[in-house]
Amino acid sequence: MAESQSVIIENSEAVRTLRMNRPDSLNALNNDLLAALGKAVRDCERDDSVRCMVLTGAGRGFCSGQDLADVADRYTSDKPIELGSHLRERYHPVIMRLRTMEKPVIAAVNGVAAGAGFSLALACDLRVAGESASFVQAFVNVGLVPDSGSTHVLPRLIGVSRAMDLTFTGRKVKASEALQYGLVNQIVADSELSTVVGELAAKLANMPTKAIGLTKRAINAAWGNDLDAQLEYEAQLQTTAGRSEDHREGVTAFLQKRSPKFTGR
Ligand code: T3D
Repeated sequence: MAESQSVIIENSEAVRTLRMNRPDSLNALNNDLLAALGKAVRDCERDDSVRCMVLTGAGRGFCSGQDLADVADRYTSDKPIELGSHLRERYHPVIMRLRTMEKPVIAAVNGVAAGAGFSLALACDLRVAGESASFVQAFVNVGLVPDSGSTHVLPRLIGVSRAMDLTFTGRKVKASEALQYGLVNQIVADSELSTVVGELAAKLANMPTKAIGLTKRAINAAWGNDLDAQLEYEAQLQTTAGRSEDHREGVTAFLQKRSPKFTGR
């Protein structure tokens, strides 16, 4: 069977970029794109030679969420609409992998991120936005609840009050407002986005990947832990990090007054 072109995969040394590729619909998520994205994210997670992943979109959009044209049939019959299983089967594995893969994941937000496309950007660890990027919690505009992790990440990232505003109104947030909210880490000129993200990704890919992966675990766990539990978890993770080759290399390089060469092991 021919390989799907819905996601374009580019490798540059230890950085893998996944580009959602349905530009005519601003990269709306139909089943083909969701399947291709699921496989590409899983491959990234499992491939130790990949030490940083970038998610971006082709054309003028990042991702417009569920492809509403693709599911138009649902709305022309009297059959009850059942959305839960669609989410569980096709969206949740992608979101879980982005949140838990033990390597840094950057969203290069090149345009509008709407609905589950906004959730995908939130599931990444860092967000760098082009100046024409925007964010829309579009779910309410079609009578739905924010899904794919938006209700989990958004209030933690920008606060409950702002999260309520964005999810209740479904209004479009421009890149400048997103930066002010801490929703994105950085805004750059559209023409600079791939260069800036490429440089950041290359830098992260040369860092101690294991330590970054464990840090991600710690920060994810902190959302549900009290201080006692988190201190204990940090101690356990530090035991693992302390045994890594990169820890030995980092300290040795410091003492020898040279730059460390991290391998991710
Ligand atoms: O299974 C389930 O349903 C459960 C899962 C739910 C998860 C969700 O994501 S629900 C939310 C789904 N997404 C939306 O509701 C967003 C719909 N799109 C928009 O609100 C707007 O298009 C945008 C705010 C994203 C962008 O606006 P704008 O003015 O920049 O562009 P546009 O002209 O509206 O769109 C450009 C084209 O993309 C247009 O096609 P055309 O007219 O040129 O042939 C438009 O129809 C298409 N498009 C945009 N979003 C979608 C889409 N086509 C299909 N599905 C879309 N989500």
